[in-house]
Amino acid sequence: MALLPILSYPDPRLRTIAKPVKEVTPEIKTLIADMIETMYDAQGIGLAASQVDRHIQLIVMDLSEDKNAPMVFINPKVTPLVEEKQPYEEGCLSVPDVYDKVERPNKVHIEALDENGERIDKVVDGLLAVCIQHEMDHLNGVIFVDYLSRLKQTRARDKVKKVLKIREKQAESAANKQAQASNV
Ligand code: K1U
Ligand code: ZN
Repeated sequence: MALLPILSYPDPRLRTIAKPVKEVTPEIKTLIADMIETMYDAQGIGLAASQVDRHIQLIVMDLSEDKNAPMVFINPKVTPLVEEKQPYEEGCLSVPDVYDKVERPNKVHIEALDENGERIDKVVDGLLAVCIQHEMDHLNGVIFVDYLSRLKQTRARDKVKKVLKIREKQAESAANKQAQASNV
C-alpha cells in the first residue's frame, strides 16, 4: 500500500470532472486501498479520487471512532430527500486548517457500487450525509470554499500557502535529522 499526495487548493486539477468507473479492476482495488491509507494518515473522514489526482467517480469514507469501518462508493448518485438545509462546520484535506459552515440537506439517498461491485442503496443523515455531499462535490470539481464569500476564499488561499510552507520546512528538518542520525 502507498500514501498518495493530496492536491491542495487552489490547484486547478481539483476542478476536473470525474468519469464513471467502467470496471472494478485490480488497479482500482489498489487505488481504493491506497486512498483509505492516505485518508487515515491525513486524519480525514473522507477522500475523493479527485483529491489524489485520479479523476474517476470513487470515494472512500470512514466515520467510525476506531477508524476500522471504511466505506467505498463507486459511481455514486446522491439525491437530497429534504428541502431544508442545515449548517455544518466542514473541513477539507485539500484546504488544510480551514474550517467553515456550509449549508446542505441533512438527509440524502445514496446509490453506488462498493469495492466488490455490490449495489449500495441507503438513506443516510447527519455527518454521513454531509460528508458524502462534500465528496460528491469533489467529483464534480467543487470545493467547499466555493460556498464561502470571496474574502473567505482569499483568506483560505493564504492559509493553505502558509500551512504548506510550514509542512515543507518540517519535512526538511525531519530529513536533516534523519541524515545526521545515520551519519553518527
Ligand atoms: O474531502 C475531504 O477533504 C475530507 C474531509 C471530509 C469532511 C469533513 C467534515 C465535513 C465534511 C467533509 C475531512 O475529513 S476534513 C478533516 C476532518 O477529519 C474533519 C473536519 C471537520 C469535521 C470533522 C472532520
Ligand atoms: Zn474535501
